[in-house]
Order: sequence, then C-alpha cells, then structure tokens
Amino acid sequence: MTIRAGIVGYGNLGRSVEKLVKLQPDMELVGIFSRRTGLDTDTPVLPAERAAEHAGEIDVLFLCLGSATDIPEQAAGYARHFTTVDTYDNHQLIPRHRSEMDAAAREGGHVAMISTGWDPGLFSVNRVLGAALFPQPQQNTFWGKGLSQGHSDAVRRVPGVRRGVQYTIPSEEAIAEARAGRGAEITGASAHVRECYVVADEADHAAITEAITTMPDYFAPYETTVHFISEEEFERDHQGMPHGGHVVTSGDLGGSRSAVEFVLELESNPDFTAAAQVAYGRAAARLKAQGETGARTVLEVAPYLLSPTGLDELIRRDV
Ligand code: API
Repeated sequence: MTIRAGIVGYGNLGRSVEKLVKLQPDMELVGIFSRRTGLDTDTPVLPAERAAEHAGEIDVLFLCLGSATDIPEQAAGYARHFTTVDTYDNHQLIPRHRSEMDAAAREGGHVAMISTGWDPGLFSVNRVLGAALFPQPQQNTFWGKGLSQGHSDAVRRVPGVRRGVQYTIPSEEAIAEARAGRGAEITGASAHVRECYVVADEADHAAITEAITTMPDYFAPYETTVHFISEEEFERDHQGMPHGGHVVTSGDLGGSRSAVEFVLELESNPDFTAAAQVAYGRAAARLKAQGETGARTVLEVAPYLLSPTGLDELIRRDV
C-alpha cells in the first residue's frame, strides 16, 4: 500500500520529515498543515485550522511540533481525526501524554504513535532491550555533545528570548566509567552540563537566566549555563545541529561480564529524528490498517513494521 502522509508544522523537524517522506518507496506526501502562509516549499500548504477536512486523504500525520507547549496543546486535537506520529520528549510527562493521546485516538478510531525519534525513541527501545538481558543491569544514557531540539525549543519559549539553542555536553570520564561497569552512581544530571546561547535584550538577561535554569525537567536538575551573544555570533557559530549519544548497559551473567552499547553520531539531529519518526509513521499506518486503535509507544512496535521491506524477505535476509 502507498501511505499517504501529511505534516503539521514546518520548522527544522517538519522540513526534515518532508525531505525524507519524499525518499520513501511506499509514501507520498499530500501536504503540510501550517498556521503560516508563504512557506518556502513545493509541497501543497494547507491551513492548519482546517486540517480535519482532509482526514480522508491522509493515512498518517507527522506532528512536527515542539514538545514544550505545542504538543500538549495541539496533539490530541489531531489524534481525534488522524493517525498521528509525534516526537514528544518530556520524559517525565510521557505517561500523561500517552493517556491523553490514547483517549483521543480511540475516540476517532485511529493510532497515535507517541514519543518517537531517538531519545525518547530508539534509545528507549535499546534501554529496555539492554536491561532485559541482565539479571542486574547497570545502565547509563549519555547525550551529546550536541544540540537538543527539545531543550532549544524550551529555551525559545522563555519570554524575551529572540534566538536560542542548547548544547548537551556529557562527561567523557562518566562514559568511560559506565563502559567499565562502574556507572551505578552516575545520574543524567551528574554526567552532563547544559550550555545555552541566547540572543535577547540586555534588560531581560537576568529574568531569562532565572527562567531557564529553574525550568522543571528540562533544566532544573542540571548544571546549566546561559550565555548571551549577539545576533551576528548566533548566525556565525550556531547554525549546525549535530548530536548523538550512547546507551551503555552491562552486567554479570552468572560469572561472566558482558556490555552492550548503542551509539549514535548525528550530523543533523532533525534529519535523524525525522528518520525515526518516518519509520514509526509507517508502523502507525500499518497498525491502523490492521484495525488497531489507541496510543502506542516505540516499545510496543515490532521491528518489521518499521521497514519498507516485506517480512518474508527480512527473515530470509536479516534473521
Ligand atoms: C539532550 C537529549 C536530546 C534527545 C534528543 C531529542 C532532542 O539532552 O540533548 O530534543 O534533540 N535529551 N529529544
């Protein structure tokens, strides 16, 4: 089947999803829903407030919206009318997001694939897979060095911030300790620092620093530094969006020690996040076609559903 795809939102993630959907052998892009007009794209742009009128034309809708405020405000509304895929990344609030999306998706008879991307997403799958192998797993997740889209979006929501990005920087010592099986004392907050680069009026600097460093979940638990820079410096030094990270799991297996590591090195965080979102979009469309409804996390999706290749061929080639 050809999966007819739509996109909501046209920031970095939306542009990456657009590019990647066009490269899939089994997908066609119907349109981009936006509140803005005059987007720089050849894809048809449709008004977001009239999205529901297009429900019959779209098999899967990619929600390319920020997690800080857009997803909580808008995602369930789309899930009532469409099978959706999002990249909601506030880990602490994912259970709440799941129940809201589950109710909305069931109301409309759709599937809501939630919190895809790489963390949450591919890292989540690898945390569960790695830990399941060991009676007493020792597991650590490290991010970066790189630009977190979720944290950057959260920075840009702070009043007064004109431009803003956030880099996550891991402690290389902590990564080495985790690989050696000595990560028990290492926490996310102890193993990373967060560096924000912000363009704002000087009068707002103190309030912005306070708002960022005390923001729950995203920043409060971490050592966070806010640097104020000029528009020119921002343009010159902060246009790349690399990221990556490690999920390291190790443990004893009744007398022998083994370690498992999943590593990502990403030249473009939005391109890779979109790659995972698109693959889970394929799974969402297939689950919906099989008559399933409700919210699904990445943990509930069988790997073959992500692939454009058929199951028999995958078993012959890859099992
Ligand atoms: C960090 C990670 C980023 C996870 C990837 C994705 C993003 O602190 O850099 O927002 O870029 N939590 N959720």
